[in-house]
Amino acid sequence: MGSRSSFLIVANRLPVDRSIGPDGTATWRRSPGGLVTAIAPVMQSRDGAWLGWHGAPGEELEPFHDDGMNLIPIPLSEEEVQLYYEGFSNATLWPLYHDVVAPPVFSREMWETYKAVNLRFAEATAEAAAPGAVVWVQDYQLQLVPQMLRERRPDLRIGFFLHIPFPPVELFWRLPWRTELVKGLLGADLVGFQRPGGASNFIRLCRRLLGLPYKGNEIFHDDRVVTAQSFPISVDFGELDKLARDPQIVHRAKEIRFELGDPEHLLLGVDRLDYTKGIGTRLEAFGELLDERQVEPGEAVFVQIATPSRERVEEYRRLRDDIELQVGRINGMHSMIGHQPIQYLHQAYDRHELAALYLAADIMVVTPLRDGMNLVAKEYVSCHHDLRGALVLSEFAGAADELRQAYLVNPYDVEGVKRQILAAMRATPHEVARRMRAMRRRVSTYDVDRWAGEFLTALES
Ligand code: ADQ
Repeated sequence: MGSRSSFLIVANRLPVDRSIGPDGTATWRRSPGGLVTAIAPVMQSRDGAWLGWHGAPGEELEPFHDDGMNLIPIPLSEEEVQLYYEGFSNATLWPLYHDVVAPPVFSREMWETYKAVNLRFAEATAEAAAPGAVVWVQDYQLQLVPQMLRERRPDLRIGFFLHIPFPPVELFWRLPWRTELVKGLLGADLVGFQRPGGASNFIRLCRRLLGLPYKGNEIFHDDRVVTAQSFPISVDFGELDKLARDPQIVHRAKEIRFELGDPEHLLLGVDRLDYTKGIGTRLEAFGELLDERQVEPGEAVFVQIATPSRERVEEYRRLRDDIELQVGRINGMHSMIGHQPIQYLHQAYDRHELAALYLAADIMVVTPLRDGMNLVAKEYVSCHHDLRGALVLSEFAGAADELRQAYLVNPYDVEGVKRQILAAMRATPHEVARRMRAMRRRVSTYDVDRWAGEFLTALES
């Protein structure tokens, strides 16, 4: 590649995964997951560079070109993967920023590695950026990069977007390295959050922790203005809508229902297997509905797809055992020959099969205890051109700000979740269509292009 780029994305991971063919040759494939799905189209249209780890510990790779993008791999050693990624990112920041739904680990060794890796990303970016380039740093793994980059390249326009919630001051305060992290973020010109609440938490924190003056959403720091603003991320509505209208997908959706024994109600959950997603809550609610015979045996099937995730982090291993035990219990109690009320699949699915599942499902159950946005909810809405399909959605997901016509629930209130699942089951087709139409209007107008466009316009203005 050699030449410097005027538009750069900096993220923990490159947007591609390597797959090895039967003859041993390696190819790169676009990886699944929220962030990649959201940004790849923007990257391709602007011929920029993307810096990130390529997924293989200990391996150094030269920059390469794939899927219409210039990719700059940042190496991570096995130990750095443990301490920076699995450690500080996913065992400290992830639970802390998600309302401490699991206890965060505070380790000085993890913090030191987090700093060292952030520095490596910042140095590589400083190297790859053309004069005056626009740099967009992504997510909680790289919160120190904006400041480190500004020190090296004050000419750059630096944006940061946090994909997960930004916690209230009282929770953030626990972090032994709270000042360094906040200063890291303040290196950006624009700090983006999913919800307005995240932006106001951040502004309040800057005032309380550093005594910084602010006006509206502008924070005054080091003779600069840092803007903190919400930009709710979205999905590629057009693409999903088109996919779900494909006759093959429509056929597959019918086939799925048939294979499940044509239940009256097909309920669906699709998540990374993560303790923030509230998978246990929704299974508990469904199990009790069966126990109480509010749902008759054979009347409903719950399909729960749980993508394996972060399997080397202790908390995630425990979660997997808990969920499998819970599924086993409910199925043990309520299965009949040829019918299991819960179909649990601990697998990743390809986009076509996922679209068919969304289309097949009568009720999508999304019950995170805390979630930055939740793209699954928006994907489900995007696929239901038939206006069938109800969404049960946690108030604690960012998506709840926009999808007001969902059956909203407090995931800590099992009775409330049961009530809303039943309401969705008993709703008339007319009512379901009314709600779905309104939600589709929202997602189709505020899609992922609009999200990226609004962020970049704000950053470049
Ligand atoms: P995630 O926590 O990963 O994202 P989410 O927003 O739901 O959560 O995105 C998950 C993505 O992975 C979706 O595109 C979904 O289709 C896909 N996926 C999930 N299960 C799958 C499976 N079994 N097979 C294949 N694909 C699967 C983080 C934040 C979110 C935020 C996003 C984007 O936690 O709150 O919405 O980033 O900012």
